[in-house]
This record gives sequence, C-alpha cells and structure tokens, in this order.
Amino acid sequence: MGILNVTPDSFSDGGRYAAVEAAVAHARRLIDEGADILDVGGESTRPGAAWVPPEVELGRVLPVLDALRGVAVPISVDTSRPEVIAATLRAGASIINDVRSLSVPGALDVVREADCGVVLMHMQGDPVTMQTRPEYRDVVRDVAEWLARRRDAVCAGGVAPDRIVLDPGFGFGKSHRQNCMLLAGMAALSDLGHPLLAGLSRKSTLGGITGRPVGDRLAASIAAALIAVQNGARIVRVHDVAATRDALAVWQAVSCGFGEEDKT
Ligand code: 8Y7
Repeated sequence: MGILNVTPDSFSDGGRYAAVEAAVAHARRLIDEGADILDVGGESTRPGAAWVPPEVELGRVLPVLDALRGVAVPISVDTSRPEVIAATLRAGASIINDVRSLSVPGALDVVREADCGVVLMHMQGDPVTMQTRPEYRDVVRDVAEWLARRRDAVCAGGVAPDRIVLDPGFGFGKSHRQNCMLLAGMAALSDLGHPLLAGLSRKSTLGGITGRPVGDRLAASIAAALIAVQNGARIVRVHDVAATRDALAVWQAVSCGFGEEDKT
C-alpha cells in the first residue's frame, strides 16, 4: 500500500492546482513502482495534529480521486468522518482506512450500506494526546483484545467479516519500546482471522532506534516492513514502494524455495 498524503504540509504549496498535480504525479509513480493499493489521506493523523473540518478534508481528497478515476489499483482513503467516507466511496474509493475504526458517529452506518473494504486500527487515546505516557498490561494481548472487540462491534453493526483488515496501529499511543514488542509479537494477531496491515514507514520509533531524522529512515523502514511481513502482515503501508518491494521479493524468493528445481 503506497502512501499518498494530500495534506498541505505534505506538498510544498504552489496552490491547489499544483497540489493536485503533484499528488497525481506521485500516485502514478507509486503505481509504477509496484503499489497494489494507494492510500489517499487528507487529514493529518500525526501525533498532536489538529482535527480539520470535513469540507477541508474533502476539498483536498476529492480532486485527487477524480484525477485518479480508472487507475489500475484499488484506492483506499484514510478518513474517519461519515461525510468523507460517503463522498469518497462515490468518487471511486473502495477501501476505508480508518485510524478511528468507525467510532465516529455515523461512520459505521455509511460503511454498512457500502461494499468497500475497511481497515480497523488500534489506537490508544486520540491523535492529540496518544503519545503522553501510553500504558499496557501486555501490549500484544491488549491490542489483540481491543481489535477483537472492535471487529465484533463492527460485524454486529452489519459489516461482513470478510470486508475487514486489522492493524495494530504502530505509533498510535505506543512508546518506542511498545512498538518494538508489538512488532515482535504481531504474529499472534493472525489468530483473529483477518488479513493484517502494518504501517511503520518512517515512523518515529525508527528514528528512536537509528537516531535518524524522518527523511533518512529508508533502510530502517524496509527492515521494519520485512519483519512485519515475516510476522504475518499481508499489507504494508509504505512511502518507498520500489525499495520495499525489492526487499520483500528477496524474502519471498528465499522463503518459497526459489531455485530449488532450477540449480542455476
Ligand atoms: C497508519 C495509518 C497512518 C498506520 C493505518 C504515518 C493513516 C501516520 N499510520 N493507517 N495512517 N496504519 N492503517 O506516519 O499505521 O504514516 S498516518
């Protein structure tokens, strides 16, 4: 899953038209590099980020979706608001990636009436406060229990289980150490019976481990994506698609016995 941010802080601003052009060009590049899904986001969910009105979010995302109509890969939209979910599904999105797991009033109703896929992600607290001293008894078990409860609620609300992907939510209310323990133990989440998505690309835990700034975390991001896939992730949400695909191709070739019949 290639990340396409359309927040003003993610593209240097030459006005709205330039921002849409830049986003579309970047989308095409992610697809060329081998992305199987694009995740388009118009709301910054970074720690401490403010909540933007739905009109603002739609104003960023809809022109990009319009320009991407007919692309070869499914489009996911990173959003939590029912108005944005409804409008972006009409505009061609087929997956809703909701870091708030359909908890905003009305979001579950809109998803029930659609036929999209949906990503439910674990978060402790909310984006403004989540990094102030997150606490768990056992991070893997607590996240698994939370995801199971949320999945049950969403299914009880009328969404078929085969539409649901689960995500441990790296960085969303977790210390660096808790993120590492969760990555190490995420194979246990496969028992929930849904495909798993993992997002670690350029995240601050990788900065904590390597001491590198956000622009210099490619190698760390690839290592993290590879560990996530080895531990059961079926989808990795990444900025750097080509490099991640190469790393995963090597792992896949080795783990699937490449060259076993062909001795060359
Ligand atoms: C994730 C995410 C972000 C993630 C899913 C960032 C929108 C922060 N992270 N969605 N979104 N999983 N499903 O640094 O880990 O990319 S935003």
